[in-house]
Amino acid sequence: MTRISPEQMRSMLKLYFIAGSTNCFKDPVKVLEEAIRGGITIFQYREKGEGCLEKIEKLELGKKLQRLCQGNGIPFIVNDDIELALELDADGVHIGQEDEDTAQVRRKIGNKILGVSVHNLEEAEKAKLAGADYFGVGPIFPTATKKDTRAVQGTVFLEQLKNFGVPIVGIGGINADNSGAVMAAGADGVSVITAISQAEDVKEAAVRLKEKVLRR
Ligand code: 3NM
Repeated sequence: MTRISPEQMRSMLKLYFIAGSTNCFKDPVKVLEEAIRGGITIFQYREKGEGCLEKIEKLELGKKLQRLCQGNGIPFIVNDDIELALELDADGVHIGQEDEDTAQVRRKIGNKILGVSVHNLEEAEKAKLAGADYFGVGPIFPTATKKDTRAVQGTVFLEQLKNFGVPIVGIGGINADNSGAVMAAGADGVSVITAISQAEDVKEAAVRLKEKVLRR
């Protein structure tokens, strides 16, 4: 496997769905199934928060979600847990600034996709040099999903990253109504948890978001 090209990465990032068991009102496998039918382009398994699954249960749910992604040609990314990503042979990992050193993660995962959360130009420069395939930028809008986020930054930093040469996805409080502003500021795609995982009609929520991000 060779490193993903920025062009391929950009098209994958269009509608990035992130979820784990604690984000879903119903079976996460059903939620992912519907989200895929609605047109998501990449999925991240993020098993976090109060009551989240651990060890074997985390692994087993990961296997089910990965199988679903594989059957539908959707890249499967694991949040933070490099060992789990390697054990599952996932397509990639996403790490934050509080996680393992980016260059070290790149060495461990070889050419798998590597996403890194960045909040300023210095972090972006370092992550680029260390081998990030894309940046996660947020929180763009207020979010109740992640408690330990940085300050809400709006779309200003997205604009600053426009000519950086690394694909970018916005995150945090994004929904069908505000996704246009994220794309207009220069993001290649939007990543969402709540807007899809807790929608009454999951498939329809993904369809609506997809229409918005493709309309740019
Ligand atoms: N990371 P929702 S915000 C996982 O700012 C995550 O880095 C963020 O969930 C960051 O779409 C966030 O429900 C939560 O707002 C996104």
